[in-house]
Amino acid sequence: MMVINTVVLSIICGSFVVYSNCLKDWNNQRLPATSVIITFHNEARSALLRTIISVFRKSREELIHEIILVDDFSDDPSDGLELAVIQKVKVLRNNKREGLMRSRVRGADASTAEILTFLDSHCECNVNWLEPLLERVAEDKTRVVSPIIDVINMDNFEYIGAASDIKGGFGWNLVFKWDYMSAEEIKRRENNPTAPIRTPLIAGGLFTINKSWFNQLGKYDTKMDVWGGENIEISFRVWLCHGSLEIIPCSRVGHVFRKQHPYTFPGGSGIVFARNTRRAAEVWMDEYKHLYYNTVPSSKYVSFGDISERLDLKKKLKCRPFKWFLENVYPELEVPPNQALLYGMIKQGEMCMDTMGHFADGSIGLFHCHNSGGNQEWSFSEDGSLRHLDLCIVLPSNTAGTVLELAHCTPTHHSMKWIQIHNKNMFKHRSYNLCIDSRDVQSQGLIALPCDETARTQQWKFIIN
Ligand code: UD2
Ligand code: MN
Repeated sequence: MMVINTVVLSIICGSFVVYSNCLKDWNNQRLPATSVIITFHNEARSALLRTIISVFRKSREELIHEIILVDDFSDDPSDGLELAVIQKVKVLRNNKREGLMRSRVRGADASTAEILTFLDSHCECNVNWLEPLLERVAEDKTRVVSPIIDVINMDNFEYIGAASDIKGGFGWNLVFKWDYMSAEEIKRRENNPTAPIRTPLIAGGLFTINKSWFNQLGKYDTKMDVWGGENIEISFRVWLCHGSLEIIPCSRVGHVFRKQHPYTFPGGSGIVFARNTRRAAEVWMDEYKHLYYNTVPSSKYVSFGDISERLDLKKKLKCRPFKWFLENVYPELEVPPNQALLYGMIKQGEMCMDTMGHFADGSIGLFHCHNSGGNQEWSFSEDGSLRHLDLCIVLPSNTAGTVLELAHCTPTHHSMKWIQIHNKNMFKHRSYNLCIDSRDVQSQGLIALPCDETARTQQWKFIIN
């Protein structure tokens, strides 16, 4: 069926659609060769072999510089070793389980081509999958590009074409998900359905990147373990540090999506995932990390280790603030209204506001700042609530001298609304001229007194963490 130029030429191969202007004569195009990096841990041998064979069969010979297989300490070393006899295949074996991030970095470090192409160990590359990826990266090395990921049915290995009007996204739980394009974007693409799709996130497993750009960008966070979180991290990093992410509709690679991990998770999958995700959030998300913690409170109790090297990298590369990403790359992601973005301690000299372990109806005290959160962790949100976990500071009556109390937050209630005045150094009730004052803290706790900017006992510094 012939349709003009860029419009879809509906050659149905299996069940997916090939676009007419994907069928250009790639043979005349000079493109750089790539190293293909595949890491695996206890992969089914047939799936691994199928991946490798499809790379060779579906790619022009000169474009494949080598395939580097990183065996991440699979139980049977021969899984990888037997494949080393294939021309251009190199096998590296870790002598302990490293996880996919360190394994990919090991493979990338050992590679010798200008371009890196990462694949999972259970893929099937499709016709002309590689050229459109190489073309985009050869034109501009700051582009990081991914194919459309088709689905290989995990029960019968049937190849099923995936939709081409989706992109990678996430919710505030920081779990990768596919997002449908807006109707407006679908409409805009009607005349040019093969144009690259700018995507906030890549799924993570299948992508092409210039090697020197990968190195310059800081490879992966090698303090992440096993699986998870690295796709969000590299996506944030690429966008914020002056690159871009694209899905290339002319390139298709099948992938076996599995219902569960066919391997163990040293440390427990929930903990490892939360730890990796926290590392990404702490480095890249600025104050928006609190939206993740509000959504997945349990993650706050998982330690995330030292991130100083990654913060240094962010500084060195002069990366943008996360707000830029939300405004320019992923405006579809809603920032929930009235959620606290300011978290930290509230200081007066060396002392900090402290719940003193009190709960609802308790008073608020002062204690030496200990910098470890806990009872000294406060948040202040747009709706005026000044809170510790789900307890808010409430003004029980509007008479001067009233002892302030903690109460379960009912955010609309006016007794719990505060504003910062006087260079943000004083907390004033929104409706009355009463400010939080510490002069009687020893005998009764914090109280509300007429605002007086000369009173030292009304001066507070919100130190954001
Ligand atoms: C998706 C990505 C995957 C990775 C992951 C988040 C796709 C298609 N897949 O999950 O690449 O970004 O999200 O982390 O985008 N592996 C090791 N060592 C390990 C664990 C896994 O080498 O300790 C290998 C594994 O054999 C596979 C690859 O890493 O080749 C990705 O693992 P997966 O296939 O279980 O991840 P997937 O597809 O569920
Ligand atoms: Mn996979």
